[in-house]
Amino acid sequence: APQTNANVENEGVKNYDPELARDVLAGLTQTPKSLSSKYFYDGAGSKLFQQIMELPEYYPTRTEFKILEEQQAEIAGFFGLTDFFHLVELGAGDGLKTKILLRQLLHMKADFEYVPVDISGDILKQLESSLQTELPALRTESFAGDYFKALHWLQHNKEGRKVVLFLGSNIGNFEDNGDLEFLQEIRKYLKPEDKVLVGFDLRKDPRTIRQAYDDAAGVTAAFNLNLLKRLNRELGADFNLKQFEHFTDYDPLEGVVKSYLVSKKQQTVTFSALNHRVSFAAWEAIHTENSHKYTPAQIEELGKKAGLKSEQFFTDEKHYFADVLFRV
Ligand code: AVI
Repeated sequence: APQTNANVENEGVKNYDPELARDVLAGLTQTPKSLSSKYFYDGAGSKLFQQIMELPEYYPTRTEFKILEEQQAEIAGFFGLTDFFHLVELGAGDGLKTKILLRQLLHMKADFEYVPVDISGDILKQLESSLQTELPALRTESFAGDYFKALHWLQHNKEGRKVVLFLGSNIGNFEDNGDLEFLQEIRKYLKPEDKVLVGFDLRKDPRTIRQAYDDAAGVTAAFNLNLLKRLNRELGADFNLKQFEHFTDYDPLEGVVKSYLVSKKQQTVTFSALNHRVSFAAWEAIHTENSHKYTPAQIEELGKKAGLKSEQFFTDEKHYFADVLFRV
């Protein structure tokens, strides 16, 4: 597969990822303009997301961590520990929360292999080396790639009994019906004895949600803008980061946080590696991310439509977040 080029100079971009190029051009030539949030997670973006997870305003990670910590034995009990299973994690990231479950499973002498999947090869390397030192007894095999490539690989390489983890409200980052379509894809990979644990961010005071995506320290803004930095580096673009700003808002009717990069003036950006120019009107927005928030009824409904039965909701006392265990 073609490698991305880490060269900083625009002129130096000789090899670029054709899939990134195609998606970016498609997104920036349509109206309204959009870029996929899956491209946030280059090396720098993954580091910024780790910083977001530590922010006082960003409640999801902390809340889910507490749910897993306090209910780990009960959750692990639902996995069915008598026979071997693959513990597949989609969007594993730094695995900080998952390590709670991994330790618990090892403690319970479960016979399993951990299969972390992430779009960022950098973060997977970090995860693997931390697992080697912290949990040397753990069997692991990781896969770097987006969810759809991963499911394809899993179907052919990890066929035994499995428990799929999809934590952190990653399910909220799809467009429109993407959450349902993705659960349907997961469903195709499952057999009757398998389970899925999905983390959903729940609806709550809209101000609490809005603040989580617009923190005072500006880390989320840097995370969003890093996408343009990535395009400068990898596609030879010349985005001036001072001329775009992070904007985000939560619509409590739709239950979606939408994030944008807004062009502060009329300007043209050149992609030297692609021989392409993109014009922006003053205050034109690029949509960069959706973060859906769910009601318990929506979660049930979503599961039902995907052919999954919810077995158990694990939630916190404020009902900010839910890890939902589904079976086929
Ligand atoms: C990865 N994902 C679940 C995060 C979210 O909350 O939607 C990404 C994020 N974007 C801005 N802050 C965090």
